[in-house]
Parts: sequence; C-alpha cells; structure tokens
Amino acid sequence: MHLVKRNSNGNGRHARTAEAVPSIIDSPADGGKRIVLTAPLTEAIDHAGYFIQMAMASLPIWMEGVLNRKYPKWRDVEREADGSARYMPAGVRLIETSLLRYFSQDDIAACYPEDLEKFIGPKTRVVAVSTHNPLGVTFAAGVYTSIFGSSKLPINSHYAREMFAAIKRSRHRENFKVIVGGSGGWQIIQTDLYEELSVDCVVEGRAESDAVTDLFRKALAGEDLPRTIEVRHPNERNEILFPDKRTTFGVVEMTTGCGRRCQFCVPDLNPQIDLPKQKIMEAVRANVRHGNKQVSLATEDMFIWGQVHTSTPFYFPNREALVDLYSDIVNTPGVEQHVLSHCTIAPAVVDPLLIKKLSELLLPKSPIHFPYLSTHPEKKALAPLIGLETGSVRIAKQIMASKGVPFSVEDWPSVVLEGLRVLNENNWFPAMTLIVGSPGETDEDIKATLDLIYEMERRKLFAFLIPSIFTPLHDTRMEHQEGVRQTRQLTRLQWQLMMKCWKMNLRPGQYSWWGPTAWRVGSIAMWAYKLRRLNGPAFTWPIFMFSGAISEKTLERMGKIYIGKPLKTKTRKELIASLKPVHLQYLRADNGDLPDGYVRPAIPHPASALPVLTAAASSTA
Ligand code: B12
Ligand code: SF4
Repeated sequence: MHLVKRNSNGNGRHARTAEAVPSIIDSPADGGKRIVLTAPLTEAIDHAGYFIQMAMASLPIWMEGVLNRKYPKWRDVEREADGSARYMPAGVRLIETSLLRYFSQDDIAACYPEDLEKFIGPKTRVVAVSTHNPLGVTFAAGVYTSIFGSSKLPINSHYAREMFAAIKRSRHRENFKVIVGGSGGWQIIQTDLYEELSVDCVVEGRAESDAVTDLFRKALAGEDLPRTIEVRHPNERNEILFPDKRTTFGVVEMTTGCGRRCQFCVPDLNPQIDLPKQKIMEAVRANVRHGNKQVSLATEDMFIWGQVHTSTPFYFPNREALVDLYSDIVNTPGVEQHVLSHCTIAPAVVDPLLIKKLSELLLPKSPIHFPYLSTHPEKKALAPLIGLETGSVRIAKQIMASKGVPFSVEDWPSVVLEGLRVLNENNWFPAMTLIVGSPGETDEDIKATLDLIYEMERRKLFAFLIPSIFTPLHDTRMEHQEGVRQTRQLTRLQWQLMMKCWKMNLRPGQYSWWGPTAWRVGSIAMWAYKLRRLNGPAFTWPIFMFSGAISEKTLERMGKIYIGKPLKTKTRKELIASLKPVHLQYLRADNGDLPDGYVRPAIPHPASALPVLTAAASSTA
C-alpha cells in the first residue's frame, strides 16, 4: 500500500507528497464495485456557483493559478461515509438512477476521479464516465484558450485527461470496459481519441434508453462493445427519470428540446418536453435532503415550461404556471440559493409582467450580486444565459430565423434591445453569447452586430457579452460548415467585436479609481509580451481600443476601428403592432401596448383568459 495526498502548491498544481492521509490503495478490500461511475473533477465540483466551471472550461491550464487564488478550496469535495461522491453532475446521477432500475446499489458506486482506486477492483467490469466538455472544443470554451495561446488544454480538459489517464493506468484495466456518455461524448468520436483516452464505447443520447442497459449487460458479461452507439431520446415526459441524490449545483431538469430551430443548436434536436412539476419538486427535495442548498433548473428556455403541447404556441409563456413552479422551488425549506440557467429574450418583450413577478420571487434567493448595476436593496441580480448570436438580420435569417418568434426575424435587433430593457429594469443582467465567424459572414454583418452592441452602450443596457468563434457542432444542422480555425484568421472587425464585448463587460468593474489604469497597463503589457505574436496584426488596434489607451473616437478617425451607428429600432408597442393578427389574442392586456382599438376575439384563447389553468394543469400533472 502506498500513501498519497493531493495538495495544492503555489502554482495551484497538485503535488504528491509522502506525509499524507491514505487516499489511494492498491485494491479495495471488497474487490471493488462491478460498475463504477465518475466525471472529471472540474465538472463535479459544487463550489462557488456556475462561474468557476465556466471559467475552467474557457481558461488555459497555465491560468489555473488565477482560479486557485480566487477559490483556494475548490478541490475540497465532500464524500459520503463509504467514500463515494456526495455530489455528481446530473448526467452521472441519471445513468446511476437508470441502472438502479436493474442492478443493485451494492454493485454501483459514483466517485470522484481521485477515489477511483477505492472502487475499481478485480470485480469491476464497467467504468462509466459522464462528461460535459472533455476536450474543450465547443462554443466559447475553445476560443479563449486559443486567444491565450493553447487551443488544446482548457483547465477542464486537463482534468478530464487526468481522469482518463487514471482509468487507463488501473491495474485492473483489462477486466473492465470504459463507456463514456454525456453532452461532450461526441468530442471523443470526432477527434478519434479512443485509444489515447482508453475508451471502449461512446454513447450518444440519454441514459434512460433500454439500449444503454443492454450495453451495460454486455460489458458486465465481458462481451465486446460497439465503439459508438446512438440511443433514442424519450418522447414522453414520463419516460424521463429524476435522480434521488444530490447533483452538482442542484441541477434538476426542467425541459428538453427548445423548438426555435436554430441551425447551430444541439439541444434543439431533442423533442420539446416540459417535465412534470411533481417530479421536479421531488428532485429538488432530494437535493436538499442530501445537503444541497442550491437549486438550478436545467433548460434551454425556461419560458417554454407550462406551454408545451398546449393549445397556445410555446413562445407565449404561461405566466401562472411559471410563477407557481418557481415559487414552490424557492420556498422549499432548505433551498437557500437558486440560479437560472438558459432562456430566450423574446418572452421578455411578450410578457414584461412575468419578468417582474419572477424577479420578486427569485431575487431574494439569487447568489449573484451586481453592486454597480442592481437596484435591489441587497444588490442582487439574475443572470440567465441567452443567445444573442448576431446583430445582422441577414445572418440571423440564415442561422436562426425563429429565434425571436412571435416577432419577425427582420426585427431581431429591436427584440434584443426591448427585451434587454425589460430585463435590466427588473435586475436581470443576462450573459449573452455571440457567434463570430458564421459561414459567409461579411464585414457588413460584423458592422451590423457592432451597431447593436454600440446601441446597447448608448442606451446604458447591460449584458455580459460572450463572443465565441463559430464551431460547427456535431449532429447540428450546420455540422458540415466551415468555421474560423485559428484566431489569426480573424479580421480586424471580428477582433474589434470580440474586444468591444469584453470592454463593455468590464464597465461595472472599472468604477474603482484604479480599475481603468490597471486594464490599460495590463492589456497592453500582455499584448506586447505574448498576444501580438499569437493573434496576428489584425488584433493590434482592437486591443488598443480595449485597453482604452487611445480613445475610440481617435481610433475611428485613424481608420482603425468602426464605431457602430445609432440604430432606430421599434418600441414594444411597435413590435406588437407588427405581429400577425392571429398572435395578438395571446398577449396579456395587463402589459399594455396592444394596438389602439384592438378587440379580443369573442371566445378568448385559453392562454389569454385569466387564470391560465388549462395549460398550467397539463404541465404540472
Ligand atoms: C447546467 C448546465 C451547465 C452548468 C452545470 C454543469 C455541471 N457540471 O453540472 C454550467 C453552467 C457550469 C455549464 C457549463 C458549461 N456548459 Co453547460 N449546460 C448545462 C445544461 C443547461 C444542462 C446540463 C445538464 O445537467 N442536463 C441534465 C443532464 C441529466 O443531462 P446530460 O448531462 O446530458 O445527461 C444525459 C445524457 O447525456 C446521458 N448521459 C450523461 N452522462 C452519461 C454517461 C453514460 C455512461 C451514459 C451511457 C449516458 C450519459 O444521460 C443523461 C440523461 O439520461 C446543458 C443543456 C442541456 N439541456 O443539456 C448545457 C450544455 C451541456 N453546456 C454546454 C456548454 C457549451 C458548456 C460550457 C462549455 C460553456 C462555457 N463556455 O463555459 C461549460 C463547460 C463546463 C465544464 N465544466 O467544462 C453545451 C454542451 C455543448 C457540447 N458539449 O457539445 C450545452 C448542451 C448547452 C448548449 N445549448 O450548447 N453548463
Ligand atoms: S433558442 Fe437556443 S436552445 Fe433554442 S434552438 Fe436556438 S440556440 Fe437552441
């Protein structure tokens, strides 16, 4: 037996030392578990909210020290008495729940990668990994590491590779099969890293499927497995399972699919389902029972919940159902924090009162504080992730023609600005993603996006803008399209857009006397030291703009940057006036702005009647 301790040194890398607690032993005394489940440490941690994981997905491994200084205890995960993981990503919990339908708990353990040797033994036949983003080749995750110089190793990938290496090194490796699943499994298929990572089979699709159970049965019997298997997504809400254990960040699924049909989107390929309230609540209570204080409902668009397959189109949110669901979540005893995941922006224009009511409910339990922006007495804020993607109507028509429904794609810039106004007025400061380098994108398209971004600035609207380079994701409707491969390929305007977004993001952080100077000096020093070589000449003037060392007006006069022109956009009332007549009946009169003299049809649609019990009841059954 040897003794090993995981420790953190000044650099933030861990050192192995001899004076330590026993944490890795040669073989477990009971011969190990037949099925061992795990996930990369950086995807399992339930620490410091979402931000730390998003940063780990985006920053290169050489910047790990920055996060170590900010979150010195991020590696301190909690364990159950038997050494298994107290929390695991929802994907691990789902495969565990699914297997528990057929196998005994005595045969299964879910553990952190550093505990693998406590559970892998001669009896082990399957090590199953769930991973979100093992190689960092998705939107935003690749782009920042590429800017900083290493396109291959974001912090998360480093830890994912460490986990695969630990599995490969196991002295029992010949006895078990390695099965990988989760939303990042496709990255292994696409890069063909099966041998290097020692993976036998990658599963694409949900754990509930019978085909997955059969696969595990085969592995337990020592039979060969296919390299890749695609399994069916449930079509019915009751087929989707909910774990009875604690998940990382208290993630509980709320919906699958979306319905807006953006060409680049993976989750939209799944059926549009809103999950039953009763099951959501049971999973929330299970999290609390296992010590979680935080809950987050996983969704592509929270606003479709309660309006899926009702007689009202899903893009007119079901206010009563949503308020009822979120009210029960935040009022569950033991839930101290609640974080929003993803949504779309058009619902804020459709139903501003819904946003107001949700703010009243959700702000008190939000762990997010924006001291310089929020008008909440404790400076709390809500920050869901929303796709802005482009300000160019031409590109929007090509890649996301329905993103803003019920409004026309022609009005996309107006929908973004009006939606953001409503959100900001209610202390919602979303993180908004943008795609740079969509296939066929011209300078005119980038200028249109810059027009929109400058207009946000002019109107003092705030969103945390996350530009990322177009990545054709596997299986999407754009999977065969070509994107920008290296940051050196970006044009000066594309760089300007990226740097303008980051400059605007840092506005609230620059209110201190030292903030602006620190940024100027820091960014120019970084450029001089490393970035100008990495990112090429098109990067130079945009970084000077970002630093603030030369004013934007001067840079424009020098012909080095483009300052977005003022946009004349539609007000909410004008947007509503442009709706198809058939859609008007779904708008709520209490929000105002209905066309002058508009008379609702004699038999109102269920969604426009108050309260909206039909749709709510169908979702909460
Ligand atoms: C919550 C969430 C987060 C949270 C929490 C993540 C966590 N560790 O728990 C936060 C905000 C931190 C996050 C971060 C990121 N995320 Co995220 N996230 C989600 C979201 C909304 C839900 C994920 C979830 O838990 N779903 C519920 C579980 C049950 O689903 P699941 O994990 O897919 O598991 C199912 C199947 O995959 C399968 N399965 C899972 N594991 C296994 C294992 C085996 C062996 C088998 C057989 C099957 C199987 O069965 C499960 C169902 O039964 C999804 C969108 C979505 N609706 O899925 C995006 C999503 C997964 N994220 C995405 C991205 C891009 C990211 C980031 C890279 C963003 C960024 N740039 O920062 C980072 C990466 C983080 C990291 N550590 O590397 C993309 C993934 C794209 C991809 N990989 O191709 C998605 C799809 C969003 C999107 N619309 O593009 N994310
Ligand atoms: S709105 Fe978002 S989740 Fe829906 S299809 Fe578009 S990108 Fe996908």
